[in-house]
Parts: sequence; structure tokens; C-alpha cells
Amino acid sequence: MQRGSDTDLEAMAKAANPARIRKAPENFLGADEIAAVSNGRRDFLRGAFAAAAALGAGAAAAEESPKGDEMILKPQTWATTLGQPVAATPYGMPSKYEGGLIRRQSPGLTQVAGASVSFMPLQGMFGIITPSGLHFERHHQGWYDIDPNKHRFMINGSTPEFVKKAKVYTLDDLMRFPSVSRMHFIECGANTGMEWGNVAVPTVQYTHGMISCSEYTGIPLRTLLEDCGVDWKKAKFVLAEGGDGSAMTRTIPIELVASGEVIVAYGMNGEMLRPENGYPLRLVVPGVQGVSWVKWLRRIEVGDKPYATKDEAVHYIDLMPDGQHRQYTSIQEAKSVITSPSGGQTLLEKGFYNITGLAWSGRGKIARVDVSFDGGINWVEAKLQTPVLSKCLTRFNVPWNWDGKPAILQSRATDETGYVQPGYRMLREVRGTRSIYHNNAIQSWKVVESGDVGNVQVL
Ligand SMILES: Nc1nc2c(c(=O)[nH]1)N[C@H]1C(S)=C(S)[C@@H](COP(=O)(O)O)O[C@H]1N2
Ligand SMILES: [Mo]
Repeated sequence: MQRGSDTDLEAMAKAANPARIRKAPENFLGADEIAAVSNGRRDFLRGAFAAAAALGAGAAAAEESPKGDEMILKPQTWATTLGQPVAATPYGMPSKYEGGLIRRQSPGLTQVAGASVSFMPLQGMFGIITPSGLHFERHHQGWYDIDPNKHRFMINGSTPEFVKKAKVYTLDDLMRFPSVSRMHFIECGANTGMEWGNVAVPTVQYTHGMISCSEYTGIPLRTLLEDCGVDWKKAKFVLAEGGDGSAMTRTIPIELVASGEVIVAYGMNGEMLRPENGYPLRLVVPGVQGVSWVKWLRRIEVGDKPYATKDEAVHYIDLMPDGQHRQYTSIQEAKSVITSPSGGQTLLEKGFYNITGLAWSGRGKIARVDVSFDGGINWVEAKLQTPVLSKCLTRFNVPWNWDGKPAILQSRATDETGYVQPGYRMLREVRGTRSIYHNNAIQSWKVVESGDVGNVQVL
């Protein structure tokens, strides 16, 4: 049998019932449409959605091939020819058909040289682990691929009384210590920040994409402080300092370090960290906002006072309704979001859908997730997928039968401390509207009769 050309394959695909062909993992708007949304021109968005829906409906109504589905009846190229040899790509890459599942930058955010953000595509992902190539990025001054042989890590006291012996470690020194591997989420404090101002960014990638979850490998910082003879009675805080030009420095309370949870990590998902994520060394501070997970980590200083650095006195503070700024709000409170169906996607027909999403808490494990289909009037308990780990993403699922009528989908997380994720009204009562950081409100996705899903706020 002859090897089928691409055109043949396309023709066959068209002959089959398109409703049964898996859609690309995302259904994104083009950059100019997103820009229009961030400019507040919501009508344009509605128009674009309507056009896409009309196309979708037309395709779904196409006739089925009278001969049946050739994709099952006829042996395909991959069954009749030789495949690619082993190690054709020594470092494996995703299928070319998955090219839509990528990190994206928001056209609505300012991009100054390397100082920017890329968002993780939650809408197309499964389980809880973020493939390293899709990990979100936030750099204050771009990223570096630092030669590990030239990287040094130092521990010292703010004055000599805090550590007996200040030390400088090479990466080889560090990798001789016993290591731990743990799964945790990292969330930028500014994740979902645009929603404070009710800027309805179109997709979950932009509302919630400054989060990722990996298995990290490294040495508990506690072990290294002990190696330097830390005085646990005098030590109250440590300062973590990055090696990049952004002079990223953050204060971390000693209790988090003493608990053994804070890791000086070199590994991520079974291999060395990616350069974008801090290669060769980063701090892992489970439950705490991303900014404290200092990348290209070069120094830890032990002291007894918070340091009030630029990244904790001027940035990463929360403006409260009474005009005061809240400082050192580091823990990421319980939060969840439905990742599918979510903004920008289209339900092609009525019937069964598996509603799926992610929940997390900086204070421990997720205890339960409730889902509403009617904007928060009625709730059903979702099924949590194992493993359910502390300070880690948890996947939830709930079955739903869409009757073709408008619906508002929401998820609400409760963590093991009993804390319940708030709605916008509750959150704004305490926090006002002028914050940038720490928005953990319930996210609402509105499904309209055409099947289009959009971002709305329910108060
Ligand atoms: N040295 C250094 N560390 C840093 C940053 C940085 O710019 N420089 N950005 C911080 C911020 S604000 C966040 S949210 C996380 C992002 O980590 P990621 O890029 O691996 O997702 O790294 C933090 N650590
Ligand atoms: Mo961040």
C-alpha cells in the first residue's frame, strides 16, 4: 500500500464526522482580539465569539461519510511504514499537533526588555504536574543560563553571632548533601491580579496562569544552616538573594526554614532546573508567593529582623481600603479554578461534560472542592483526584449534563484548616478594590446558549 499524502489525510479527516475529531487543546483568540479586550472593547470579543460559534455549528452539522470512517476502516501510514528511529530527538519534544499548548505573554501587560511574565496554559493540561517547558515565567530582569561551575552559594549572618562559620558552596559541594524531592505549587502573588479591576481577560491562561506545580529536588535550607552552625535561638529571619541584576531579595521567617520545608533546589521534575526557573539553584518556599522563591540563588543571610527590601517595602504590598499598605503577606490562601470548560472555549453540543479544575492552598492540603452550575446558588461536591498533597495542586472533577441553557460555572476550595475560598463580595469587603496581589476569589465562567464560555464576575 502507498504512503498517503498529507492531502489525502486531510480529505479523509473531512469525510469523517468532525464532531468526533478531537479539538485542539485550546480555542484562543488572536493577539489583536485579546488586545481589544484589555482595552475594554468587550463588544468586539462578543463578535469574535459569535463568529467562531457559527463556524463550529456549521461544521458539526456536516454530513457523515456514507462509506463510514476511513480512519478506522483503512490501514494508515503509521501502520504500513517504518517509524522514526530511536533517539531521532535525543531530548524528546511534544507532538507537532500539540503546538497550541504553549506559554503565552499577555499583550495587555507592559513588556520591558526581559522584565515580563509568561502564563501557563492551564486549559489544556491534565493532572497536577506542569511539564517543565510550560512552567510560567516571571523575571524582573530577564533570565540567564548560568554556568554551574561558576555559580556560588553563600551563607552568612547579618552579624557574626548568627552563624558560627559563614560558608561559600559550589554546586558540587551542595550535591553531596542528602537530598529530598517534594511536589509543590508556585503561584505569583499577582496571579489573577487583573481581575481586581474587573478587567475580564478572556482565558484561564491569563486569569490563573501564573501558577505551576513541580517535583523539586534539593537540600532543606535547615540542613545547610546547621552546616554553618546557625544559632537557632537568635535567628528570627533569613534574607534570600538572587544572582541576577534585579537584586531580588526577600525576607523569610525562620519558622518556615526550621520546619524543614524550605529547600535549596537544583532539580525540577527529575532533571536540573530550567534556566528560566533559576538554574542552577533556586529557593523553594512551599505555600509562599512566587517572589520569595528566589531564582539563581546566591546568598542566604541569617538575622533577627525583617529586611524591608525594595521587593517587600515598595512592591508586593497590598493597598487596603483605609489607605494603609499591608506588608509581608506571603502565604497563598486557598484558591481554585475550573480549567475546562473555561473562558474562550466553546461547548459544541449539549450533553455530558467532565468539569475539571485545580485547587491549592498555601496552608496545607485541599479538604474539598464544591462546584456550582448556577452562579453559586446550588453546589455539589467535586471528586478530588489523588494524590492530595500539602501545598501542591489538587485536581478535581465533577460530571455535568449541559441542557443547552445559560449556566455559570464556579468552584470553591476548602483547605484542611477549614478556610473557605471567598467570593468577590466577601473578598472586597475586607480588601477593597485597589490591590494587585493575593486575589483568591471564586472564578466564574459563563456558558451562553451558543456554547461559548466567557469570563464574568459574580458578586
Ligand atoms: N532572582 C530572581 N528570583 C525571582 C524573580 C526574579 O526576577 N529574580 N522573580 C520572582 C517572582 S516575582 C516569581 S512569581 C517567581 C517566578 O518563578 P518562575 O519564573 O520559575 O515561574 O520567581 C521569583 N524569583
Ligand atoms: Mo511574582
